[in-house]
Amino acid sequence: MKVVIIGIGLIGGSIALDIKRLHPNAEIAGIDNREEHLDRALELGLIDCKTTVETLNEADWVIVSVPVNTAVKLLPEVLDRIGDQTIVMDVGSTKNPICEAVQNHPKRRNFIAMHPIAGTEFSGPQAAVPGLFQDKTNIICEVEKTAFLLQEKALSLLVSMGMRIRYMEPKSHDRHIAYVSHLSHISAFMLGKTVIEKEKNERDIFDMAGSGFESTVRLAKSSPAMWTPIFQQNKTQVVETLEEYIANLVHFKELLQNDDYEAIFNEMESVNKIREILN
Ligand code: TYR
Repeated sequence: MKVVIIGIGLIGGSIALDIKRLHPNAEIAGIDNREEHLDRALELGLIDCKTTVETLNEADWVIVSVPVNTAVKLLPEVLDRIGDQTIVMDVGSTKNPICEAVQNHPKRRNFIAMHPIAGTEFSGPQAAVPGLFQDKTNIICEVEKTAFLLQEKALSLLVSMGMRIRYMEPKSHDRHIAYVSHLSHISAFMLGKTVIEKEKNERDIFDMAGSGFESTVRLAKSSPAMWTPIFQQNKTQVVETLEEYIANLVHFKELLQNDDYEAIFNEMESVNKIREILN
């Protein structure tokens, strides 16, 4: 089993660890535009060797786990180079631009567009986590466009990593994910900004962060190189979610200015049902 992982960061590295655990004889080769990531991945045992795109025709599996702006450019070239039975999977956080980038490619049937909803706020090969995908949702888009036999092989690998598969249309994925993921990241970044700008004393922030701040602001540690292209590709949906969020913030501020504590209580109580949704 020959696997090539393009982009050996948190997700690429975690996939590598799972494949190694499940298929000890697999040969995992890495490609990354950052030489130091490849060296680190070798040191950590995530990959067995470095390779180049010229070897993609020999691969059984190609995992593309690069920032989404790079993915749209790279995927057609990857598909140009692979063999007839190679399975190519991407893991990008947006799906519509990626599906569009490959829609007319003659090797479209070798490709699986997916989004494993797993990760942490950290990035790079050192952030790879074994078993990261256990019980995590993986959204697959346009599965009918992948050759049936390759679908079956891919699903069996993904399920063996513990993933729970869901199917969704790319546009619908991008709309839902704007709410449950992209907005959370923006809200963490801007919460962090608000606090950092006011609380100039880092020691104060550190000492008092035990409250809710630390967990609420966690995502503000995320990589700008990963997130800028996500926001760019999902701009329309993200702007819409931001407008709704900003309206809610303004509404809350007005209730407070008007001393309407009953309404504030009710607002919070109605959102408490998140306890049942996420427990
Ligand atoms: N970084 C997120 C977290 O730490 C997880 C995540 C982010 C998962 C983006 C998927 C994704 O597309 O919770």
